[in-house]
Amino acid sequence: MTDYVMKIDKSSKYLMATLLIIPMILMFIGVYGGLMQTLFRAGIVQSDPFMGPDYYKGLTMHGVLNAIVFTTFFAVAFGNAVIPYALRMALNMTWAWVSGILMLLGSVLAGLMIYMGEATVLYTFYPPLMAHPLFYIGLVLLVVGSWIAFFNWIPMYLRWRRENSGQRTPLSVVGMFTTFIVWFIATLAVAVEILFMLLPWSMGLVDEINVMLARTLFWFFGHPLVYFWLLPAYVMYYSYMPKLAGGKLYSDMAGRLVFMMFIVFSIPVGTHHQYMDPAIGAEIKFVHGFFTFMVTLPSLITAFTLAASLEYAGRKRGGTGLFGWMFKLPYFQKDKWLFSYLITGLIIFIFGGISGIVNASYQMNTAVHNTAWVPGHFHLTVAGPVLLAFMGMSLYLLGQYLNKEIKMKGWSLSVPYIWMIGVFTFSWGMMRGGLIGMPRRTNTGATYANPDSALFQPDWIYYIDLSVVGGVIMTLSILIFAIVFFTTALSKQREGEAELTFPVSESYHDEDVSWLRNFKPWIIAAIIIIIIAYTPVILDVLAGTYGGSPTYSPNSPVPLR
Ligand code: HAS
Repeated sequence: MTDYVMKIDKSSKYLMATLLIIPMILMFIGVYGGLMQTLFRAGIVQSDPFMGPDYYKGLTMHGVLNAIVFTTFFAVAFGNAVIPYALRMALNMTWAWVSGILMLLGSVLAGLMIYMGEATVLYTFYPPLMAHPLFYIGLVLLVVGSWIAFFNWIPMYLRWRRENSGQRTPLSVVGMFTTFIVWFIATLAVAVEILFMLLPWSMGLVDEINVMLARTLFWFFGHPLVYFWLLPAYVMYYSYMPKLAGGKLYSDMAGRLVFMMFIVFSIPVGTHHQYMDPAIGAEIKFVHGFFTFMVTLPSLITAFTLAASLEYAGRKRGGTGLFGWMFKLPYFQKDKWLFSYLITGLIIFIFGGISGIVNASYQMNTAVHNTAWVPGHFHLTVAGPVLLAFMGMSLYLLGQYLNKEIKMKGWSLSVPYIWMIGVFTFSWGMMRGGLIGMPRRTNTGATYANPDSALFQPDWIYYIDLSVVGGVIMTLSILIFAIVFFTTALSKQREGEAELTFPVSESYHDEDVSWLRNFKPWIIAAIIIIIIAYTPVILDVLAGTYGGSPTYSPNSPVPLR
């Protein structure tokens, strides 16, 4: 079956160039910030030439640009490509531009505030760390822009359903809608936190803030945020990877079930980030722990479904025996370069998932919480499957929308493998260091390697050095990617009109299941479970915290107000 080809008009081309190239530049700046963090910790540098000596400032830039700005832009850009393509409909470009411009304005505002030292609050912006109001306004604009993109797709979807009654919605569209349903529900909580708590407080309209309530609203958003990052990668794994591997998706139904399960279980789990927080009762923490294990199920189903899909492809390519098929997959095939970005991410995610399950287990969480183990875990998730899939697809879309041949394919192919070596080394160092008590996010002195520092621990040195080696390898991989990306972007256009096509997989088991056709029952189930899981948490927090906290700055010995 040949893939459908969609013509690309000028407006879409410029919009997508904006949505792909600017956040990519911001991502590169963020990665530079990441390298600086490891060098700071190892005592190799004492001051970042661009961000100065403040560890938290560089860490804020790293977290906000990489984890919030780049990911949100990519999800919107990918949705703007996938949804019109799969539904065979034109996107409303006016709203698509409005969404893009708002996101851009918001990101620049937030980034500037961080650069000026007015928002040294890390990506979690926990009070009592306070940022300039423009930082919060920047975040609001970014989120509102992403909502507009989502609202722009809804009429297309409804029209498609009317015109194609009885047909199954394309799986990629189910995946992208799941991504944004989860995002929309999750961002409602952070909107309340910013608009009713952080903004009035940073504008000086109120003096104090309820820190626990703000943290709780943040984590209502913060955990589903990780699935907002992960789900576009899942869309690529389910819809495109089996075909790139030379096979078929093992089960279409499994894909649909997985997406619906994410709607239900992504949100009522946020308290697993607050297991060690006071004010929230143990019983309700147990409930969130239970739902956390439920949200591992769609990923476990994914592991088996994708393994079966890859096995099918490997056997079709001549693989025999129990494991022979694994060696037949197109790991290093230049014309399938996108496959290498997806498979490496999946391999990394095996360990990201295992470490997530460790975190989710209350007793084990007591050993790893607030240690370097946690950044070890999340670099195996957001900086594994998510980053690699987003980079690969950004390059793919850049080629399609700008009508350019992908340049330096061999080098491009090396990027995910070098990254995988780097991220494994980095995370191994962080996680092992974390297990012997190396903390995360400490600001005082920043380095753990200076014998004069209060934080000096000789046992940690080996693991800090490992994280530096990993960080340098990861940076090398990103440098190669940046060269490939910009060489492609600046190369000559191909002959003819720009066209978009995706390698959409057929399904091996293609059963149509009526209860997976509609989002509505799953959204209702999600709302009911959220109410059950969060009402006791909010009541506990309100009953257990009195008054509020004044502002605190890590760089100022006295409270700011
Ligand atoms: Fe997490 C902390 C629990 C997944 C990101 N997580 C974080 C933080 C981030 C993050 C950023 O319970 C730090 C937040 C902060 O700043 O404080 N996480 C989990 C659990 C999962 C999980 C249970 N996390 C993610 C994903 C992320 C992410 C995905 C980003 C995208 N996480 C936690 C907890 C904490 C936490 C606690 C708080 C820790 C603390 O104390 O502060 C699960 O969703 C994981 C399920 C995944 C699996 C893996 C399935 C494997 C697959 C690969 C198959 C491979 C194949 C390849 C087929 C069960 C799908 C075959 C290979 C061939 C060669 C053929």
